[in-house]
Amino acid sequence: MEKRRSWAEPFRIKVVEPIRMTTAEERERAIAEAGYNSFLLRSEDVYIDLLTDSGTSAMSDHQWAALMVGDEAYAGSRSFYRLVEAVEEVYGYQELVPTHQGRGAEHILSQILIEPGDVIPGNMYFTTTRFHQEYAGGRFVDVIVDEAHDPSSLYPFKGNFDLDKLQAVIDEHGAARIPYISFETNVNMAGGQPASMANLRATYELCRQHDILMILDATRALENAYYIQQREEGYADRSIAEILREICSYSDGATVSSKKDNLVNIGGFLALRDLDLATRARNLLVAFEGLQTYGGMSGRDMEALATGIREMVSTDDHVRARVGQVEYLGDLLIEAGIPVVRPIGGHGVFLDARAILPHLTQDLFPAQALTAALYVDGGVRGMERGIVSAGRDHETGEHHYPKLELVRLAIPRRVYTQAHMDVVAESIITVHEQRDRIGGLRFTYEPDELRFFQARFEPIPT
Ligand code: PM9
Repeated sequence: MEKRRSWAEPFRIKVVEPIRMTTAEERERAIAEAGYNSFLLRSEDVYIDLLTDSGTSAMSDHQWAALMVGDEAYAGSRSFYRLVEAVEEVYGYQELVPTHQGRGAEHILSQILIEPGDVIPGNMYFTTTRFHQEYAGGRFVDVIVDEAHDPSSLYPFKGNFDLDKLQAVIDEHGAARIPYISFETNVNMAGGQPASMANLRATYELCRQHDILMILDATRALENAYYIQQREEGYADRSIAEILREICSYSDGATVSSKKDNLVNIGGFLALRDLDLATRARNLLVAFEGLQTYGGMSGRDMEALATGIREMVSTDDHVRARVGQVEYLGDLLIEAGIPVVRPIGGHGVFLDARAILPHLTQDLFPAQALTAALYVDGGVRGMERGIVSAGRDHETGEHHYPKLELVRLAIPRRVYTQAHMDVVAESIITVHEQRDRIGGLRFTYEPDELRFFQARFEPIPT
């Protein structure tokens, strides 16, 4: 039998940031003060912060060095042109529209393409993406495969578009009412689940037949590329860099939040192939974000971003270690019998709150309550990804009731160690053993839009 050989992260640690463990009493007080919303906690009250993998990555020594050579010229910054080159080299898009982060790109894209009454098919909603589509007068329609809504389905490409559903939307509304389809790579709300290259290619072909643009949300395309390499026939010997470029080749453009794959703390971009569209985007950019050669970023941000984009594909070991760490935590939980979304996704482990707390109906916000209980147990901060995140239907005023009622534990890149993952798993196992004690919540404050960010709750007295 071949001897087992472990792998480890392809880096060593040069700088550390101390973190503090609090007492259970302190955490009980902190979560009550935060209205039982993990977004409203102070980070100094958090021990292991798995709220998000967005903007929380550790930069490399090369990225820190890049900050010093950032060109802060208002117009025509050298750092912008470095970023243009990096995006073209790694993603293959020629027209770059820099923004302060992903939602800035979504805003500009939605404003230039969507007319009131338009329909935008996508593979499961993302909060900010859908907000901007609706804000521009459009309506999002979910055409992801059914398997994506089933946490226990082991289908390897749960991020795929269901092409029959897409065809039905085209037949019902007509291609002229569909300005673009929004194809998210490694679908966040489904649990970090990838699409296959075959599905990307087929969706792009269908779009071309109907003259509909295909725009990627390429925020986590790197992790999607990794799964294609691991799971799809014909890709095992292709590099992550090659696979990523092929993914992007099946699109007319992309929005990217650089706070994820790209290894920076702030930044993003809209990338396009068509110069006319890019010109329209730039005309709005100067009103909402900043000049066309910086968008919402400083010169040093763009310099660190250009370096991060190249770094993420410089060796396949980077993404292997990143996804490997997420899988390590996921496997510990699966072994302990904790209900989680399977297969384990690329950027985090998603607890199935519906299965863990069957005594709470969805309108008692089980995932929100479980997130709060986890924080109180061990100081681990996760995020609700269920009914609170889904918001309300603007026409009926009713909650959207998503099938997935999840707590997300997103792992920042290059930040935590295997020991941190062990501590997180132990805390989740403890909370799971005491799950009967977790009660429901109700709103004390509910914002109209993107309510999960700022909503406040209180426990329902039993
Ligand atoms: N994602 C996340 O934690 C941060 C904000 S929502 C809590 O997962 C996708 C797929 C994302 C995403 C942000 C954005 C928006 C677009 N698409 O946060 O504006 O996961 O940079 O990007 C978050 P920005």
